[in-house]
Amino acid sequence: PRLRPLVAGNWKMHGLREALPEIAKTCAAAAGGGAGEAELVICPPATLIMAAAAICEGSPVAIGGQDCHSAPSGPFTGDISAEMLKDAGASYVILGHSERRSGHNEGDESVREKACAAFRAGLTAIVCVGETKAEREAGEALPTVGAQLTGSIPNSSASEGLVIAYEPVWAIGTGLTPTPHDIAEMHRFIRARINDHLPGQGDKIRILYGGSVKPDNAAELMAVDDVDGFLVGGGSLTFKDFMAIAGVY
Ligand code: G2H
Repeated sequence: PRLRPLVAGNWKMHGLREALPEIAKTCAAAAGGGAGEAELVICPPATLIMAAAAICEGSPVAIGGQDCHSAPSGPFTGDISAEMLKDAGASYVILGHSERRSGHNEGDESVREKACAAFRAGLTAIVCVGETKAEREAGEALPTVGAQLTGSIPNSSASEGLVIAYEPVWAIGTGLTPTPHDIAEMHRFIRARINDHLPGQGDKIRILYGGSVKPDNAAELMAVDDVDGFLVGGGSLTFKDFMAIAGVY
């Protein structure tokens, strides 16, 4: 059976308080059935999480963080724990996004520790993986993503606490997307890898596609085998685009 699709918006470092009405409009549209069967999550910057969660309370839209520290608390200036995200009203957290892996030197081991922290706090972890352009051109996309995946997910992930996002680095914010054939091949591969790593879980864990998902390509991408939803960056910043994307479900 098909898994319930998940469409998650990653606002990255965008959004002042004046952007909060976009979230309120998303909640209203989702409550009116605008996202079809899809579950919606918005991951605003940390400064907006409490306000966003208050707006979304009682609506079908959930809130997520974009990163967390692996410890529950401690002398880690500038960091935010999974428990703090939960306390602020989040129920999801994005981990291992390529912008964290490259800009903040996060390796698979660190991502795995953060995923364990997310489970400890009761958050669903959206763990990101994806190859670079050079790795794809060298024919290394599948083994690269396979190694990232098994290195980045805990050994005992319950399916309800884990979501995978396949985001080819070269497709992020570039307007480029892989072919439906390449996305289907990668998602099928990821599912098989999860089944090897966490027996029986691969068919229950949602695998999102991310990288330049827009209103005009969402319908084609959602129809690809083994795509259980999207992680959307630029296309999630306005209520109009985000709902147009989620509305394909
Ligand atoms: C990939 C994606 C969201 P965009 O990073 O995580 O961003 O949709 O802007 O390519």
